[in-house]
Amino acid sequence: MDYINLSKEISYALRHAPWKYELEIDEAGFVQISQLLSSINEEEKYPKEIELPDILYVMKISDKKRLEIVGEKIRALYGHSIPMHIKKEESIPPVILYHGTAKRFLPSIKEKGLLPMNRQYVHLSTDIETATTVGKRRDKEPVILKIDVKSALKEGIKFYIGNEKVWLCDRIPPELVKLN
Ligand code: HQG
Repeated sequence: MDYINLSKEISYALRHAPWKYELEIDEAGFVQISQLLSSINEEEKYPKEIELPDILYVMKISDKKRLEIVGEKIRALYGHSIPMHIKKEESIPPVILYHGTAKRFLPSIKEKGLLPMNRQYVHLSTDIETATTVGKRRDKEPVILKIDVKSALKEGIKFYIGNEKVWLCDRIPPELVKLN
């Protein structure tokens, strides 16, 4: 059983394509687990029927906390790109947040700041290690950018919780983005 593929498919469905899976998604990003399961099982692409314990196993072995289950529902905690805006809980993050990215994006980031690009929010990390992992997806030697959260809060920028290591915001203007 390919649990990595199942994990990717669940994230894809919840973050990017709930309509392809005929999922009703609420404003916090939750869908009924039963809906998700029946839709995934319709494809018959896995060697067995996918059940709740398979999803729980995917969550358990995952390197990142991407999913959350509350009662009968499941959601992706971050990463959404769907047109419907997913509301996240606003909160006060640690005083410094990091963003790992590719060197080639720096000129544009210096000019325009950090933008959500294809997602709904800019994703920030609480520690350099996490930011490095994020940046390595796009560059073997990523750059780590640092955001002074106090200054950002003074500018009226709001931060939202993704998970313990991932924070979200709408954008960070260039003057608040520093090289680490
Ligand atoms: C860059 C993964 C040019 C930004 C990760 C990033 C994360 C700009 C890319 C989560 C820019 C967007 C999100 C600007 C930002 N000009 N480039 N003005 N502003 N960028 O994937 O933060 O494994 O949408 O630096 O671990 O890389 O999927 O965002 O390089 O937590 O669970 O545009 O996705 O998690 O890329 O990653 P992304 P991200 P999962």
